[in-house]
Order: sequence, then C-alpha cells, then structure tokens
Amino acid sequence: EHPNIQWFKDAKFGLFIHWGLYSQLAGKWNNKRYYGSGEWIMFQAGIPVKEYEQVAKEFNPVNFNADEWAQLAKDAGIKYMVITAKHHEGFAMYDSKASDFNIVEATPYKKDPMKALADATRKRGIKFGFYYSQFVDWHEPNGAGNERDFDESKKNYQLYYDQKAIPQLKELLTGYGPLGIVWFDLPGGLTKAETQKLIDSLHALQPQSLFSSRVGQGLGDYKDFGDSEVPPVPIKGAWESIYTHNDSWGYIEHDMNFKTSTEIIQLLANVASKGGNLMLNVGPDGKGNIPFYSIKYLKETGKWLAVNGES
Ligand code: JFZ
Repeated sequence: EHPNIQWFKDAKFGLFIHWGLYSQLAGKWNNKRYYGSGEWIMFQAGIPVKEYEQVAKEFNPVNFNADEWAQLAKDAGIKYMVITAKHHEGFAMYDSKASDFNIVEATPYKKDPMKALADATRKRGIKFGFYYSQFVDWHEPNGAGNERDFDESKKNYQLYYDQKAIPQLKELLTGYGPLGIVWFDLPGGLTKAETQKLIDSLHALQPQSLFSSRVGQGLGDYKDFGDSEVPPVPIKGAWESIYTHNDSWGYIEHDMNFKTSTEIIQLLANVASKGGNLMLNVGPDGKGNIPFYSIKYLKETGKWLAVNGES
C-alpha cells in the first residue's frame, strides 16, 4: 500500500476536468454534430493531423480563471482535482519543452493555465493532479491510435515513450509542485517490467504522488473502475468511480443531459457506501467557461454536503 494513500481514502469526492482543443470544437466538425465523447472528435470525424493542428490557432480561453474553478471545487465539497494535461489528441495544455504542440507555443492564448490552477487549488487545500494519455497519441507518428495518418507497421512505441510521453510526464512532475495524483489512461506498448520501470522513475520525482491503475499491468496505487461503474458490493482498499456530469467527458455544446444535484448526491452516497471515491467530470468550453449547469448543480451539491456531509 502506498504510504500516502490515506488522504485519498478519506476524500470521497474528486473533480475530473477534460479540457483541450476538442473543447474548442464543441462536438462539431464541418457542420456535422457528434455526440458521446467530445474528446474523441479528431478520431470520430477523421480529422487529419494537419487540419487538427489548425484548431490550436483558434483556441484562446480568455475566460479561464483558475481561482473561479478552484473555488467552485471548494464550494462543491471537492477534495481533489484531476485535469487533462494531454489527452489522446496529443496536445499539451501546459508549457511543454518536449513538444511544441502545446498551449503556449501553438495558440494565441500563449499562457500556461496549469500553473495557475495548481496554485489556486493548493491554496484551498485541494489536491491537484494531472491526467496524461501515456500511450494513445493521435498527433505522433509513433504514438498509438492513429492508423489513418500513420502506418501502424512502422510505429516504434518505445521511441514515442522516450521522446514525448516520458519527458512530458517528467515536466509535469517537476514543474507544478506536489501532485496528489497522476492519472494515466489506456496503457499499452510496455511489458510489466517496463511499466514498473516507468513508475519507479516517475515516483522518484514525487514519491508522495498516487498513480492510477490505468498505468497498466495491474500496477498503480489505487483502483479505477470502468467509466460510469460502481461495484455492486463494498470493496476494500483505495478505489474510485468516475462519471461525467452529462454524457461526454470533453465539452459538447449540444449535450444538455446534466445530472441534477439530487442525482449527484445519490451517486456520491452509493459510491461512498461501498468505500470509494466519486470523481465527477466537467467539460469546460473553448473559452474556458465551465458549463452553466455544472456550476449550478455542483454548488447545490456542496450546499447539501456542508449540512449533511461528514466534513
Ligand atoms: C478513456 C478515454 O478514452 C476517454 O476519452 C476518457 O478520457 C475516459 C475517462 O477514459 O476511456 C476509457 C478508458 C477505460 C475504460 C473506459 C473508457 N475502461 O476501463 O472501462
């Protein structure tokens, strides 16, 4: 068991944030609407890498306000936040030296929102963490998942790990203060020994940081269930259920299927009764606004927790 697992076991409620270039597209491409997973639009709409790169030129989240996001989490009774530093699209939402496909180099915004968010959450006693898609990267010839732009038989996953994923993970673990969590996703391309080696080299940078089970090979410091999954019976050990507030992880303009505060509270109670944490996702838009109904229902949830919750 990880020596720093106790805060996580006690946390009960986390906030997941999917935010990237897909947020700018908002579930639409060439006048066609997509539904279900806004962060997969590059894949679903078959957008070529060169065209997708142009989206960065329109991404300018001028309304992003780290203190507002962190305060919303605080008011909602949330104890930890995990935000997408790089999703499958391959775009770094922070100042990365390892790839210039990042928010500072490739967009008119030119700033690193993750620095501000790391500070704003920690200032409020909320643990801060990064989601990082370590294997799937549709932007890179040697990353997994994009067989339309890149020939699979020519891929060298190890090269991608060495040149992008590992350097970027090291940037995230050294440039943003103490991280509560590194949330890996969709593992692949590494043996168990290689995965352990990756974990060890990253834990060496931040021993107190917890790594999610999607680092792969049955490793990781706590267990994540599948999306929108709660175990039927109580489970021992540290674990988390993840849900998104509406139907998509990344922002989709025409997805209005938000859970009410009553539904969120029921979900929290169900997960907590089995001994786990609920990490609920919101998808801010391309301007940096958290959807109106996410703000409304999260605040209502926080009001209820302030009266009826344990702490
Ligand atoms: C992954 C991503 O592909 C998706 O875009 C989103 O970020 C989500 C949180 O994670 O999707 C998964 C990964 C694992 C499972 C299901 C969806 N799973 O193990 O059931």
